[in-house]
Amino acid sequence: MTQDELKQAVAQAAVDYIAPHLERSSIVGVGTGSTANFFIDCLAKYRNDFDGAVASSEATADRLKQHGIPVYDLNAVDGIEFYVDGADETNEHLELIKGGGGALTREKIVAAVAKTFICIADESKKVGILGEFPLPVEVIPMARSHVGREIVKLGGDPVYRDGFVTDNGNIIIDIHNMDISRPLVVEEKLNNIVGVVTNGLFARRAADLLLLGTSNGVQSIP
Ligand code: ABF
Repeated sequence: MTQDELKQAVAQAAVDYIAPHLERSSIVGVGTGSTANFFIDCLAKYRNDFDGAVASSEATADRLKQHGIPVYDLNAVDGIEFYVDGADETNEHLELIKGGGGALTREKIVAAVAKTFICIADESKKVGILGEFPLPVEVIPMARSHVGREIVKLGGDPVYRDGFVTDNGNIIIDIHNMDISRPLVVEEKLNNIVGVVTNGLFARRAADLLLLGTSNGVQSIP
């Protein structure tokens, strides 16, 4: 199977998982990226079975609206039943690196609010130890150099994502070569650097369910 076919399969599996639980008042949190895009396209068939969605990025909001799915501001909804999103890496504990597309802060907020966070990914995303994929950190622009120096002290190699501005008007620093054998510890240390808005480690709020696309079918973990 191609990578796109694996993404399509996990997107469909996520819709199959949530569809029986949807009510007319349900709000679905929807993530960003190519796997999430497949999910949006599958979800569109059920658009009359739930109220609407909260989007983790402007790009996702646009795609949802193109399908006729109402998009709400997070502050306008009472809660989110499910949040479905891709990832850049996942380990066996469903701790994730996210934010390769730069939407990590909104993704983390939606994940924090959602009752159930379902990660959808093809098998290339499953790793033993997180960190081969550069870890994105969203930073207030004036703190860029300070945050970079603090990252070096933590043992990482900071790389400024030149020319990229987040949906929140901030910058991204990607951390290479960081030891992330203890994701919870690294997540907290990075969050404690002044000027960091958020980082792409989802360990404190890991996924509840991973739907992993493999050539032998979709694995449901745990
Ligand atoms: C989002 O999309 C991000 O957190 C992650 O960076 C990315 C994964 O993209 P794709 O599904 O295209 O691999 O979920």
